[in-house]
Amino acid sequence: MVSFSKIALFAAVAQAAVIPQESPTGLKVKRSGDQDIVTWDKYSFFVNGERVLIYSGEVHPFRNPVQDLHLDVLQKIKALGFNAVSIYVHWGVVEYERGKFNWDGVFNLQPFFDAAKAAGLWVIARPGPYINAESAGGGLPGWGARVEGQWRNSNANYTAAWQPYINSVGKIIAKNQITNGGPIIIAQPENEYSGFMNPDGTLNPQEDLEYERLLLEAFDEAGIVVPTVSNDAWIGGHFTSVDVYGYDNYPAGFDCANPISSWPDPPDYFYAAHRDVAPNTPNSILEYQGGAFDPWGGAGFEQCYKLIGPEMVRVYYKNAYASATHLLNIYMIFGGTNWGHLTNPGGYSSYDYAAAIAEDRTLREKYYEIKLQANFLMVSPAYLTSVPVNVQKFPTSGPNITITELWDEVGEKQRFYIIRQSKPSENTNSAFKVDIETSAGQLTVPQLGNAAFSLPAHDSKILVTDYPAGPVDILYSTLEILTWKVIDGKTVLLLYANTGESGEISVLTNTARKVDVRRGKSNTVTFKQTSSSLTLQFVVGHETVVALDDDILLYVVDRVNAYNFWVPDVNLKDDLPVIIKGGYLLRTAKFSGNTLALTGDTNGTTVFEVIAPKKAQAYTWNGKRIDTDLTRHGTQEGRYRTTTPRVDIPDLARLKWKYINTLPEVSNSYDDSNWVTADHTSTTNKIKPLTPVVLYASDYGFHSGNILWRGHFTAAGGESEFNLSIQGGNAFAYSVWDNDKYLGSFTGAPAPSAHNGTYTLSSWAKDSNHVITILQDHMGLEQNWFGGEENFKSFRGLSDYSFGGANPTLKHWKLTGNLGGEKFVDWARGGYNEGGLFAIRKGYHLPGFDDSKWASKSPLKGISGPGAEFYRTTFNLNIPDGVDYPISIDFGNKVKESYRVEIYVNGWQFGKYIDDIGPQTSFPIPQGILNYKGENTLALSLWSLEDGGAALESIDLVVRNKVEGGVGAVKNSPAPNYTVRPSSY
Ligand code: IPT
Repeated sequence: MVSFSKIALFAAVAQAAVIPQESPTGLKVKRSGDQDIVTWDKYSFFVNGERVLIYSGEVHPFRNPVQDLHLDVLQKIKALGFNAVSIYVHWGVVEYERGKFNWDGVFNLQPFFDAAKAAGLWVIARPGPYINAESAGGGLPGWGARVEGQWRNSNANYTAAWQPYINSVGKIIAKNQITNGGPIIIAQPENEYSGFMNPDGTLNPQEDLEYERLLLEAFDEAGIVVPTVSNDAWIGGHFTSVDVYGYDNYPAGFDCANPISSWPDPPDYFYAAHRDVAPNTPNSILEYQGGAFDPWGGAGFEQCYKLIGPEMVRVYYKNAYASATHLLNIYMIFGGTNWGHLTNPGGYSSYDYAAAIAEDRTLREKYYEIKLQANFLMVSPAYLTSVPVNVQKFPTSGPNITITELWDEVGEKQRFYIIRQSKPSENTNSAFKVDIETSAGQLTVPQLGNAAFSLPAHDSKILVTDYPAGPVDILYSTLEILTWKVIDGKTVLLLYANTGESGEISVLTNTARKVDVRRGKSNTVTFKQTSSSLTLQFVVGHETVVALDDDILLYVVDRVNAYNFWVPDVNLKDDLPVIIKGGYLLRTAKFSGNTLALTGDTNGTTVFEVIAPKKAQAYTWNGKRIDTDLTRHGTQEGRYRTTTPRVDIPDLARLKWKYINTLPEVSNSYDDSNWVTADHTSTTNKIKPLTPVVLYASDYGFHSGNILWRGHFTAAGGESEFNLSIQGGNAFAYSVWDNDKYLGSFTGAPAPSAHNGTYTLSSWAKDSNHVITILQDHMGLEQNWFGGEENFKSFRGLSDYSFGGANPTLKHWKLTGNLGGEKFVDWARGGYNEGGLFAIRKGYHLPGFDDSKWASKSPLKGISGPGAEFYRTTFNLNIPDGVDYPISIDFGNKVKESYRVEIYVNGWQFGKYIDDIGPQTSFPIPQGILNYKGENTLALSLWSLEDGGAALESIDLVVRNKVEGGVGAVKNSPAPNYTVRPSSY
């Protein structure tokens, strides 16, 4: 396990640290002369000379094999107010066979970069070589198992392995850099290069500086000129030779089974610790917790969402701002799917991650909470030069409240107070007064009446002082700022709090102003005018709109209503001075002449409110005109009725299903002469087997799906027992046969990755021929978190076997995984997509295969004993354009039985279902994998591990959500049809 003892160390350092208050340094240009578009100083990055907060979300293109859906996700990220997306690239996927790169079709990164550019997002490119990411091998390729020695250090064998990949991906990154008109602004070599091992597996305190040098050199040679960053697993000072040192943090932990109550206290030492390690670069968090991973048998992502939901975002994201984080990347903002065996054994098919954008691309409440925060920061430029000046020390009248004060040390005026429960896991609501520093001296707020500042349990708020909103000087606000814009000379200011709370804003003004409540109840507003300020207090309800003379418009709304506001352009340049209320999602806004054209998604009836300059004379939504009326406060309001047509979804239970036995191997006549012979007598693997020949799948090029082993023996006579030591990864299972006789199975459990089994033989007759057939799961290549580790080489197969009673003579062992192994046959769907079952080797999972000669049987009828069957059916979908209806395949799971299913949709492996382990029972299949306009082929393998057999309880296609709008036409991913596989067996 990862040692986090350094965290404690840094907490101690932080306590003792004196916070430096130096004046800002000048801009730093990387490798001077390379480029001057992306630069930085000790506070923040600059792009084209402009100081920017980089607020980014992590997405993995390899987890979404539908190119046209990238734009959907990226527009959703842009609509948060973010300006960047961060990606990993998975080496093992694109170089499945050593030396042969697959950047084609769904593996082509260009459509992703183009979509990022179209959405208006910058890209942080993180190609590894190592990524972790709960992915197969953590990104390392399967063939690496045969490359001798340590990985993720300067071992020459490893260097020779990764250099071609970094060269190949590096050129693609270089081409798409901002310096070449592309979206990439930052590149990260390696990932979490923070823990290190010696060859003997003991911990090594030293990182391999030569490896880091080689990586940076390779980035250089590929033409990467944008700044490089690192992602240390904690602020441990590793890999500081990059341009901008960065780190990651998962502050709420991963205990999905115990949401909120398990939250650790938020850390307060990050800023000081960062300054100790990298004083001249912005405080950069390359991964900040956007959700959680979940293992086989885990709590499930809906439960993880309770741990990492909107409350977590309020408490911990604001805590990240309290340490003046000026590059913040949320891992994950959209997780996607571990289709095609892409997961490591620690995860299952869904990589939903309980992220703000769910696996089916729907938006969770957390999305809207993040939107509030990102919008605020984007209109608060002083945040970028603010640093914490009082950490956990600020006096407060409230019990158990922690306040961090940020001070803009460049502007020397503004302050941000980040206020939270000291123990946010506890169920305490607080109401208190806050002492703040302002240009008008120290104040205790709220000031009017006996009001208090409320802070509910699991919440955090940001209070600002001396905050300019365009021409308006806000002395302070206990209401949180959503955004502000100057529109036709009028300042529109959006403020929010929880329903029923009181909130106060004080505006500097030396003229008496008319306070006119234009919407909402006037008795919820009180105010006090002095010679220098106007202070207003609100009891926050759904919506109150107040005009202060004609030049200031205040919207005070409760949080849920605040979610409804969209700011299509968060930049302060006022290129598009527009705020829109309403809609499930606002994708784009632009003027064409005097028409403000909006696009996005709606559900239900939507009342749009358009806060726009007078120039806007007409409004369209997805091209349709919206009729609007003038409101009392000068904005336009119009109603839009969503149309989400009914669609016919086929009932899978009623379809005609065809099937075959997919384990012909356990018949006595089966001929495996075309299989690979396991004839290696040595292995580079550190774990040396006790078997006469090496029985590790990766040694023969098989890295995913099911693996089959066949040991051919001549009996000595009297063999009565077969024992084996077998490994497949967490939650794996296996079944064993002696010729056509079933010996038994290990049905698996969430944790065990290996098993020692003993199976009784019916005493073998002397000289009789026996084949021991083993069908096993390969649950994915292990990750390799430590530098110098070789964990990803963990074998899949047998490390030992023996017989009891007598010792037969081994003739040979045969094995198979996917057809062709590393020389896989399906270039379009990639090497990981297929496993070793007979039907898959033959290509029967592919569309267009003629199954008319197969017998009819439904998977609901199932298989009568142990073994494996393969089922096929086809159905049509006809889902109209202009809507987004994500669909999943759901399994009934009332009774838990020992069987496993792999789902193939139009040839794409899109799920592995384990009925008795779970937790996943619902498998989203994206549009583009599912053909929404025509025929679909659904194929299932059903592996029964029980004497009594197995049948699906139910299987359904479920429309999970209905919105009108969507990203537009979605082209189907290439799904090449079945063709005869001449070399198949
Ligand atoms: C860290 C990794 O950088 C990332 O790839 C992913 O694995 C993530 O966290 C967890 O989902 S690992 C860190 C939590 C030790």
